[in-house]
Amino acid sequence: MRPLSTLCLLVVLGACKSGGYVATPANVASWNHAREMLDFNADSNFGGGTLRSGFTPDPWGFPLTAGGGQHPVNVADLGMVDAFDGSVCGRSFVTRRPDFHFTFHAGTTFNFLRFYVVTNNNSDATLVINEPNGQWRCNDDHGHLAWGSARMPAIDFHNPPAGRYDIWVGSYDATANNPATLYVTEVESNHP
Ligand SMILES: [Ca+2]
Repeated sequence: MRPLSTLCLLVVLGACKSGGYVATPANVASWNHAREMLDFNADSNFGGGTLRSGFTPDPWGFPLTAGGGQHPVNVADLGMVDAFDGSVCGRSFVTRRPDFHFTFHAGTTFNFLRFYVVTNNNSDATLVINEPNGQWRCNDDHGHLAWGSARMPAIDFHNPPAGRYDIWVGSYDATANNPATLYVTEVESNHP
């Protein structure tokens, strides 16, 4: 849950619609550009799968290496914002191909779904997600004071649409490729 003050500020600015961010044409152009720069249809580096409500275990953990490999892409160069709150998708080094693909089939409903990352050595990780509707989500640090591991990213979805979600786990440090785990959960009390 984002701080109420942030929501109210967005409402005052006229940029708040049903708790979400209203994208500008420039935002949409940057998302389309990202789909050219990041090869979202490529085979994923570390797998993924199909998610159905009630999946077990929850949280479900997927091991990976965070970072951009030998030819990293800096997400900051793509000029994107997060589709939910309009925050800038900043410095984050990822590979061109996704790290994971996850699919929700039509009829699959999630009231709540969270993706989050924990690195083995507490190195600074980031998270970038291409939604099936062409919007992008991103997060560097989760920003919850009550949680641990402040440099870990987390992205929440409420009633996310069916389709394929392409996921990149980035590293803030371009030269670092760090062992980590991507977690998926339907339970809000699960977090970094
Ligand atoms: Ca981070």
